[in-house]
Amino acid sequence: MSTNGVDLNGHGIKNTPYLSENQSQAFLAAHADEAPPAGKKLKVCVGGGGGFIGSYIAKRLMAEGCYVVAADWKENEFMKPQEFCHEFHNFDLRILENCKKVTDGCHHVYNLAADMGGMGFILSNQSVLLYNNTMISFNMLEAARQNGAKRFFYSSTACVYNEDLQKDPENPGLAEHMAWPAKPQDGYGLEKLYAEEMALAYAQDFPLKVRVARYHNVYGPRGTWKGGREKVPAAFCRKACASETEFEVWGDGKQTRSFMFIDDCVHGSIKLMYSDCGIPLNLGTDEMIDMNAFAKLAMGTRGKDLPIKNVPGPLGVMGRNSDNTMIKEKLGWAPSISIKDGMQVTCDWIHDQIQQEAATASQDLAKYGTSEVVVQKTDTLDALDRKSVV
Ligand code: GKE
Repeated sequence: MSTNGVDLNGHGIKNTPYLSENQSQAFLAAHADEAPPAGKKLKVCVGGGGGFIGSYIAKRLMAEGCYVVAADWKENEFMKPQEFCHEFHNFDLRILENCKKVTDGCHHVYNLAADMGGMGFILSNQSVLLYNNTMISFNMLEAARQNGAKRFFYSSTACVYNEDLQKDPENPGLAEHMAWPAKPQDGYGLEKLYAEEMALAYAQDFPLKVRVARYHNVYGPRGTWKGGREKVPAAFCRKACASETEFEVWGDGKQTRSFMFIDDCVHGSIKLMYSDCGIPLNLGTDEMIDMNAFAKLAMGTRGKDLPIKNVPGPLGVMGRNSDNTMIKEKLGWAPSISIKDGMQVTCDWIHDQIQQEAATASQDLAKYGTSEVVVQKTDTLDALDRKSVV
């Protein structure tokens, strides 16, 4: 691993010169008042550090010289803790005491922890995820304040935007002010919007700098790709590998989205954290595509061009795109990895996962040609009094 012009995440995507940029060292050089004492590393906590985006951010911060404490109620499926952090705590972050332990002595706190997934999870699990995410958001923020953290990063979502503005597939782009008046499409987005406001109120009332990113559908290798929580990029990669006669797409396929590759997400998140921008920013590409075209693109990565079969499924909004005017103005930057490049890398990785599975157990490949909807269970709520959730 190197920070000298080498692709730290090993994805090999070309035209990403920023991968050589050590943002942490540049930040410390410019913010002596926020730097730890000489000889000490900047200590950061990544809540949700066992998850997809959290583990990548933790890994990147560690490579840039920070001391990284990661905390999550589950371990990372694809990396050993020592690959992305100095300490890993298998803690339930709905509990304030746990949040206080993992943020103890931390200069910066990133909260990436959330009970989440794609449309096959969010719409059918609203009660449980509202409870879990509210508890995590409140307690991570309060723990950061009690422990005197200087900066707090909150990972919000494009799901905060008013659903009335997302009925037309030809979405011209959602600018930050369009979250208000509030009418998110689901409870997941509403919780995120409220948690944004709470973090911003803390920034006003206490000496805690708050940075908020509204992620637009982040994807890449090591993301969830099966089981029902996966978002459409991973689902389409899996189907592209498994489908042989037709390719299933939920809905009529005219729904549109924009997608952000994980490397862009990591770079943009750290860039925002280290910036002076105290208002929520979109973090997503503005390369909008409809789901039928996206299915074709995914199939193309495996050299396939099957007929599309539109089937019933949870749809979410009809049109969503990121307006990147504000991030360009505030950070002089916006995500840029093309959906074609990002999907090639992601589909190659999912293909490898399927191959590895097949090598160790008998596999029903046909089941990977279809997507599941996750039925709500109360196991995480029932586990609240226990030390950790499995
Ligand atoms: N997951 C999935 N799986 N979606 C499919 C599938 C499939 O097999 N086939 C078609 N779709 C369609 C969905 O019906 C939806 O219209 C679109 O793809 C995108 O689905 P998604 O990736 O699951 O989730 P969304 O973009 O609607 O929402 C996600 O947005 C993010 C922020 O932009 C959320 O689930 C959050 O995870 C996240 O905040």
